[in-house]
Amino acid sequence: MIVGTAGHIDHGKTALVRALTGVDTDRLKEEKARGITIDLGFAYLPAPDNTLGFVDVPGHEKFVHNMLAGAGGIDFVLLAVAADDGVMPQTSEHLAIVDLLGVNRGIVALTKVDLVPAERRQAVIADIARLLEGTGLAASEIVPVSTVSGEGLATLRSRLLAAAQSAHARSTKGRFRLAIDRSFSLVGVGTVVTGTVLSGAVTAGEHVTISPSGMPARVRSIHAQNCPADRGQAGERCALNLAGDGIAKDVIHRGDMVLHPELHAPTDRIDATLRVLACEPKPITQWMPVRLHHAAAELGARLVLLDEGPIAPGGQSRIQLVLERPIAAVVGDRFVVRDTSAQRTIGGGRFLDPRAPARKRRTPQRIAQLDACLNDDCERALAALSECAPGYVDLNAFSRDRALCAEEVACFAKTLNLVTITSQRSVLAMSPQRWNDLERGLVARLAAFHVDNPDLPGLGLERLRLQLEPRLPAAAFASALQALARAKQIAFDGAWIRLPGHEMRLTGSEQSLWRKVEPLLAAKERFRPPRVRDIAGMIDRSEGDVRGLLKLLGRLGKVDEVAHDHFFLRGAVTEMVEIAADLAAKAPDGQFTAAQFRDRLENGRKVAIQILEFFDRHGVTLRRGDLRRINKARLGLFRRPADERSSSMDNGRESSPVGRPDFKSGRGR
Ligand SMILES: Nc1nc2c(ncn2[C@@H]2O[C@H](COP(=O)(O)OP(=O)(O)OP(=O)(O)O)[C@@H](O)[C@H]2O)c(=O)[nH]1
Ligand SMILES: [Mg+2]
Repeated sequence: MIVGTAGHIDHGKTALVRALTGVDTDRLKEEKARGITIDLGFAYLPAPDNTLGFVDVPGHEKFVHNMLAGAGGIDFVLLAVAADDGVMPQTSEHLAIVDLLGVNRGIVALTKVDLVPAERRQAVIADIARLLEGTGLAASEIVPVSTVSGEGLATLRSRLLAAAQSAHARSTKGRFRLAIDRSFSLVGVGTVVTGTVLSGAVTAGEHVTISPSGMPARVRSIHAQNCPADRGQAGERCALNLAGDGIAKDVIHRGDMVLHPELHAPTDRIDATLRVLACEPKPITQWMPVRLHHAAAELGARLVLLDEGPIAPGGQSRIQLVLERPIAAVVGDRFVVRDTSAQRTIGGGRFLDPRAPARKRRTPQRIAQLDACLNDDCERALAALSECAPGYVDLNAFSRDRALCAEEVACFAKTLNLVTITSQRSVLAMSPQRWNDLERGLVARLAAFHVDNPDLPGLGLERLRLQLEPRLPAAAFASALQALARAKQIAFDGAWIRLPGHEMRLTGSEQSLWRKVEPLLAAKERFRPPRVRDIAGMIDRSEGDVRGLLKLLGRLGKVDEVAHDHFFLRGAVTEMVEIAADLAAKAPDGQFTAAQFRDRLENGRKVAIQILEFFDRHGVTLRRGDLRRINKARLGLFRRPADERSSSMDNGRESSPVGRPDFKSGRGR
């Protein structure tokens, strides 16, 4: 458990930490000289099964930013209020800050009780109780103490140890994040960073990323809660010895994060909730500049109001934070905003979405997404988001932006019965309802297209994609189509997508024309059929009619245009491929000449060469000089008419890219 001190200057915070741990955390020369705390101090109190870490903060109004850097990762607050002074400005401000940060466990130390009579104690205790009202710390115990007389110290220590025992260990399930509050270099060790582990765990030897800079590093060794350890985890203060190209104390700063590499995705635009403190003098207006404090980071930002009108003091609303530089942030992180001259705390809240849009940030669709993100529970947030625009959730982004492991999010998707579409780029999840709508829409679209275009094989992927809702990214759409082809809902015809039952049909007049043309291409003349112009003359039709018909039959896979205006029946082409294959098989080196081919076809030289060049173009034969070989991989190319071909994408794939509850082979990822 990490305990953070809080309270007005000189109210005895550092003295308390020293009395509890034996460590004087005021180490700086200037701190000693002035008798005040300036920067964060750290100390530890070993306890049976949960070492207590203390973060001692300064109370001076000039150093509230340092207090904020320390308060970012605490579980429990130790609020010091001096019995002689009573409640003072930074008593209230620190309390407001820890409340905004969501810290709702704590204890109040009424310090320096040796200096005041009993009635004064009671009066200050009553003031404190009033101050706590309405905060997450209301009803916290108030313990009178004195580091001079020793009164109350044993009680305070036992209360803290009890709190540590009952503390819910922070979940270590998520991905590793550590908020850096110090970076220094130790002789013989190298670069060391310290901070609180916000989520997950890290082990020695692991690779991590410094964010937002993106520098990769390796964790050489770890100290957790002040002791050498193999592993550091959520809720512990850790010192990491980092190694890597360019890693040095000067390139890593307070406010940076050490992350599991998959989490590195800095953002400078975040949608959030904002609660404005009641003591704020004026309402919050559009584009107001503020200082943003998040974990140990501090930077400039502007506030964009997402709901109606200015936000009144004491009010709460949705906002967008536009940052002066990117930071590492995840959904649910708490933040505080202060005024630009760093004199007062304005308010704070919770990040809802670190991928906030710069435009269309107030549309009903966007507001619905933000409402979904209000769910603290990630599984419920996922369920709600899957019902929002754009109609699917990118699970990789979802887990990254919540510091969750992909496996955990895959489990949520499974529990929620979501349909997942896996492509090389992403894993998308959709509600079963949306998936059914998409599937139905797709089939209906193809059916309508076939009715309007009976002579076309089908629709192209991109055209189909752009006509459907939700509009999936291209790679995901291709994966979804593969799954639908496997389920025999659709079929691929080369580059075209069609319904499995669709056959291009000839109209009545086309059929009667074909009945006249087909015999001319068949039988004995099949290896040297008449050309378009000859056919037109033979049956007294225009060349255009004959050419149009044969082109259409080409799309149907019934004929092949071997040379310009020279169409062969598909069966004849199949036979000619077999003849070429036979010639090659009988030749000792697998090669044959055009003359050998011509002799087998009993054909003219010119036509034989045109046929072989047609095979060359389609890769059925491979030509070198006067000789040709057969390309076995292409032998099947002219074997069957197109409408008997099954989806080529079905072959050789083991698992479905789309996982859904009723797909037997469906897998979450
Ligand atoms: N009489 C008396 N003096 C105390 C007690 N606790 C602290 N002091 C004195 O109060 C002064 C301030 O104590 P610190 O512990 O430095 O106060 P702090 O809250 O850490 O101050 P900042 O960190 O600067 O905000 C010191 O001179 C202490 O010796 C106490 O219980 N009784
Ligand atoms: Mg101090």
